[in-house]
Amino acid sequence: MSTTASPKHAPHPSLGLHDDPRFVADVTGAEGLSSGVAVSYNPATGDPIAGVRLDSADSYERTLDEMTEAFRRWRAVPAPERGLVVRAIGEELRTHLDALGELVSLEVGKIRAEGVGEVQETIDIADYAVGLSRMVGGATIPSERPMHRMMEQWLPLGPIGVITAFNFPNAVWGWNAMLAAVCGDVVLWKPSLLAPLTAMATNAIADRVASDMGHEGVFRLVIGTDDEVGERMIADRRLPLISATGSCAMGRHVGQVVAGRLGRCLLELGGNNAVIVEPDADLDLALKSIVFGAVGTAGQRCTTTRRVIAHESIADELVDRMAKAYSTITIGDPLAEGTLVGPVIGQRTVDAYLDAIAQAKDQGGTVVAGGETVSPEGLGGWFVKPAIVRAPKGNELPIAMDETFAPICYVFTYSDLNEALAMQNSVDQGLSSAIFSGSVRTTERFLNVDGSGSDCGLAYVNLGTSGAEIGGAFGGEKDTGGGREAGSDSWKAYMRRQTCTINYGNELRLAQGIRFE
Ligand code: UN1
Repeated sequence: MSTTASPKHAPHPSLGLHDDPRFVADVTGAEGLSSGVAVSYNPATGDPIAGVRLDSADSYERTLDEMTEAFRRWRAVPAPERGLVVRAIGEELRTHLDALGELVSLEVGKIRAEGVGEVQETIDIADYAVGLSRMVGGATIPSERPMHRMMEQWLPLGPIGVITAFNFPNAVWGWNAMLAAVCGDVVLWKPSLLAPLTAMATNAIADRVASDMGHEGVFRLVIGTDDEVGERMIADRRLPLISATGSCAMGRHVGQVVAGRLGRCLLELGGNNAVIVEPDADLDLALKSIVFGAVGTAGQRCTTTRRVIAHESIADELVDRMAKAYSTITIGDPLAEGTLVGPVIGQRTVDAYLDAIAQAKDQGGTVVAGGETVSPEGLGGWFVKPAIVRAPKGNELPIAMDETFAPICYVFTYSDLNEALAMQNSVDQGLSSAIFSGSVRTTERFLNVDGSGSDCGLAYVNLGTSGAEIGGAFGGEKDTGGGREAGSDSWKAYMRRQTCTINYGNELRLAQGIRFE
């Protein structure tokens, strides 16, 4: 592994962050959240980038009142016209693609290609939502009664709450906000306090475009602590849907509070994603996919490849080749050309990584690559070397059941596909899964229509676990929370369904043939 240095250090002026009244350029004295300012740090250097003034309970209440009004206006705008606003937001994001992508990299440490790729994902979902704005319709259903018509219509749901994690500080909002907007909802976004600047810049673009087109208040941002803002949001009956991304522990709490008020939740939580590699796999393809899936975004995607389940006949060769590939990876400044792995988000992640490595060793695992921190020259930030850990014989490695949000890939071996599938499905989470094989019999077992294959929301054949396109529904089962975002019919989560029955005859006919005379 080699390292690079010299990060660019400030958000691009074209993003207009300095004009935002919440922006705090000089963060001297802003120590801790009790100062009323959240400081955003560059994880590559450990230096502050800037601060953001926090919302209070009062400003939250004011925002919600205004949103209730904004919702009444927005829901009355025809859906295709709402689509035009989303189209203009997509266009504006295109003009800010590089600047915003670089801000993502600066603030959360993913490499430039991934930062820009993330904003592209928001542009993609905006395009998708524009199409949807002319398609969000319902079915007409045959009625059992003559001269009756039954149909479904889909109506705007209300102001919705979107809680996002640090690792996708732009796109996860995009998946939710672009769909919600064409569905006629207004969006309240609570971003992670680790990435408030990206949120501010992103929301400002959407809000400015919508306001210029005469639609103020569709996109709102509330930046605050979980205690002051998060808890209020999830308990707030004015928000009929809470869409939350984060850890399983966080999701369990959000789910319970929202269920307590009979609200709706869309949860996108942890993953513990595995790649199964069969003896007849194309190893070059498998290797490239595993390396991208395991070390991309420094192992901080919910879709990161955390486990490789390799057939015993190819496991040694695969691990050797993975270790060789890992040794050529450049770790360093995420904005520098050639870097493949940037920093992790902070010291807590470094600690979690080191702790997991120590536990893996205690449990008989062998560290084949990485396993320690690294200090790229000129950068004082939080860096770890992506690690490969081989499970001991018998595959007993309890630490691999946890999702440590860092670049650690555990490798297991198997002799029979059923064993591999059982291992793949043995974790609590059910987000993403993959198999590499040249045999359709094998891959169809992995995708078996009877449900005995992968138990995850995402299943890939000859592709890695991360990097979903927006056109499909994104999300997972079990402790991943069951929510679906982005493509397919995910839009339905943002609308309420109304079953309409119309009698256009002159007689009252009761269903089920009931006579009441
Ligand atoms: C996440 O890590 O929360 O499939 C989302 C992927 C990306 C989204 C990841 N399109 O890896």
